Amino acid sequence: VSVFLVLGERDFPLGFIFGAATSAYQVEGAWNVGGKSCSIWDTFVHTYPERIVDNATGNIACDSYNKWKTDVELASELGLHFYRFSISWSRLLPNGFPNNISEDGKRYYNNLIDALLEKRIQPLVTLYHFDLPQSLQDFGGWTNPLVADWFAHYARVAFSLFGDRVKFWITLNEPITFCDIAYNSGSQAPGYISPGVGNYICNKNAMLAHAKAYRIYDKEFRSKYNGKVSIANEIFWLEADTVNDEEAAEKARQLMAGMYCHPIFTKQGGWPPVIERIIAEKSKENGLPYSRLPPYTEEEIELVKGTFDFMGLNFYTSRTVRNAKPGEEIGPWPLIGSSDIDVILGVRPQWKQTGVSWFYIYPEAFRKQLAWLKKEYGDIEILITENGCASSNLDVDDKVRVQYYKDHLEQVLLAINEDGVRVMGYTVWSLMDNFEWSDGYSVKFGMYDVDFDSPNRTRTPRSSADYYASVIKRHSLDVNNKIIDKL
Ligand code: GBH
Repeated sequence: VSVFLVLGERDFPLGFIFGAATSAYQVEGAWNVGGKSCSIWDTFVHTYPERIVDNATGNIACDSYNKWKTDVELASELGLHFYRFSISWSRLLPNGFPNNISEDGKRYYNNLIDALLEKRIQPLVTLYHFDLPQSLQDFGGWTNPLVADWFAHYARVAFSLFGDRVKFWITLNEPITFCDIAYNSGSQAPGYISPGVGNYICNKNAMLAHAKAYRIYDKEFRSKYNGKVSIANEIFWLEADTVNDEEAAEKARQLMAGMYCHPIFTKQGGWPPVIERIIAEKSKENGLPYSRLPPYTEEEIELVKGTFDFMGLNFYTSRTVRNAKPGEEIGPWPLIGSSDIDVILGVRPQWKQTGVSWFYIYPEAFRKQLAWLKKEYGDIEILITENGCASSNLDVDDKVRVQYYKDHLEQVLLAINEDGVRVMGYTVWSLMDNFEWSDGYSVKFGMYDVDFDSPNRTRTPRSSADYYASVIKRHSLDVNNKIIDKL
């Protein structure tokens, strides 16, 4: 018997994988349990409660430290091919260094990984999702060049403990968030503000940390475990406000995407040349005898270049870019603009806001972003490591979120079918509501509602869970689904 499979326009390619994501600090809780030490987010929320909506903390969060079996059940109900979660560095290595591996941490992540595999769900593990051990912050954290080695040693421990079962690794989640947003605005841990200096030091050290971890996997683990390793970058789609802002928009794309992609994904490696030149000029204007952007040595360029097996992309939203007016005050990058490249970010009135300050909906941007990445970095495989929709309400029938998934998955299909972008899979942020950083619990991203007033942290599926499960089951956007009928 021969079976002919005819793929329709709304079907996903064979082998395309679907998952959902969370991160350790946002869901685990148990911040001081089992020998875990403080991370910079523990310190941040305890030191500056006023910087978090409702003075919220991740002390308990979704209590996934205790409720991991339930989480695996949810993932299984959805039919996920993979579950993306992160390891808490300070849970696994309480002093930050590899000479003291926590038995409790080992047990927790082993249990989670084994339970997922038992349900035939692949674990996709992020090594770092914003929660540096405080003990390393005390030495300067991401601004100390030694952080690249600290991270590499931690990565080696994780690869050796879990690499027999984990085949997909993300080294760093969104260094733009923990470098640029953190050091330019102070709204993320560690809360130290050093615009135009700290962010660039962090950026470079993050690239080296990623690269060293990748090289360790390559040398010591790849031949026996045969997994894939990359980084997850967050990129807002940036488009010119008017036709006169094309050049500004391209510079801004190089500042947003290029600073975290060019060193890794291009043949030349190193910083995006246009940004390197501009910051050198600006630094001269500041009276500095060197650039605020730390240069790469030839050796470092070689170390970082090519350290990927695919590209991880977190995609949510878009901004317009325009040239700043002479003398115009410019707020921090990437929230308001950049005084280094003299641009201001904005939004278009037709992009619907989600009720969350930074989040505007523009689905077509997803395809444009994917096409730009292909043009810029070549024909590499891309895994969407996060995409999802924020709401500030508790709507169990979350029509806006269902519409967001549908509209964005349509753009993914167009990118694949029309533009030939090699998208290998898609990840929803998030499996469930969780601690949304400075927005505390006021912003929801979950397919499952979590009742943060109940000690049980009861999880309840929203319509989006139902919709996503049917997309996965049919491997297609052609779903007969009562939710879609209602849209
Ligand atoms: C990702 O961040 C993160 O990986 C994930 O942990 C997070 O929960 C999810 O997406 C949703 O945000 O209030 O003006 O300071 C996306 C990037 C960085 C977007 C922080 C919101 C705060 C903007 N996020 N940013 S502001």
